Amino acid sequence: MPETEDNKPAAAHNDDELSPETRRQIKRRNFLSFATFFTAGGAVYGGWRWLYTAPPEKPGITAGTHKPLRRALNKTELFFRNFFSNNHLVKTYPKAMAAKKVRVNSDIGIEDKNYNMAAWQLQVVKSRNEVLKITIEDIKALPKTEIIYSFKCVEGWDQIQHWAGVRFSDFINHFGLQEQAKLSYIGMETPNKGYYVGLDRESALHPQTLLAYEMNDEPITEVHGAPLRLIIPVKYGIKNLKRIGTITFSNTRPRDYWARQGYDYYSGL
Ligand SMILES: Nc1nc2c(c(=O)[nH]1)N[C@H]1C(S)=C(S)[C@@H](COP(=O)(O)O)O[C@H]1N2
Ligand SMILES: [Mo]
Repeated sequence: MPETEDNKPAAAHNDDELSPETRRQIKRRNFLSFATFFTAGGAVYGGWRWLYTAPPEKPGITAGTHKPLRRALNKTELFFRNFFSNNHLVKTYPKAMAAKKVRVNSDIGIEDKNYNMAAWQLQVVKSRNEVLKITIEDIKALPKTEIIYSFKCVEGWDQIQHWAGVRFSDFINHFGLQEQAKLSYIGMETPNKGYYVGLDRESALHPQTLLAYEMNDEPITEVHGAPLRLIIPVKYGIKNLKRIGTITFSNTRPRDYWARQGYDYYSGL
């Protein structure tokens, strides 16, 4: 009778036929895979417990997360900052693609409907005892730069928008702030100090970063941050402070409204 699948001798599949050596090997492998499974599982659980019970950060510039997570965030920041280059530009679009109905997100620090816009002046803290006071006319007299790009909010929306104003780096040079701008950070706050952001100097000096006073070729409206707001395309919306009141320079991180609630301080794109 010819050999088929059905009548093949079963011997090769019969455990009884395995040599003692093969049996030992199978036992050993079974043991190893279970041991690996439980050890790895234990490590994952241990790691999670470690993270979960790790002390939270001290409230301050940043807060709201466990310390190891912040260390990871800071490492991520360093990684991305190494890649950051002022020659790398954010993608821009033709003017016709800019939204006519520009989204309004939040109004922290600019809620006051009776704000005296005419009295507005930008205060630039040069040193402990020197504060520059700059009017909107002074700023409009500088070369105007426009940008049409995709504005991105961490809350999950983005929109192609058209802004114009003075390049922050042009502003620095015009007002003789080159020395101050060598410090690592720039802080910006609303006139009432209700909203504030901290920026690393490289991002602030990026050629697409603007102190903007126009949106869609018109003066910026109150809800969008009149008379002057920050447009910093290399960052998420949270850093794009509306209605700038003061600008400061420092080597330590300036306070940052959303970083205090646990958001990433760098918030780069
Ligand atoms: N003063 C101030 N600036 C602010 C905010 C704010 O609440 N107050 N919100 C930020 C956030 S989260 C975003 S997404 C943008 C939104 O700008 P828009 O309202 O012009 O769209 O402004 C940023 N600047
Ligand atoms: Mo946002």
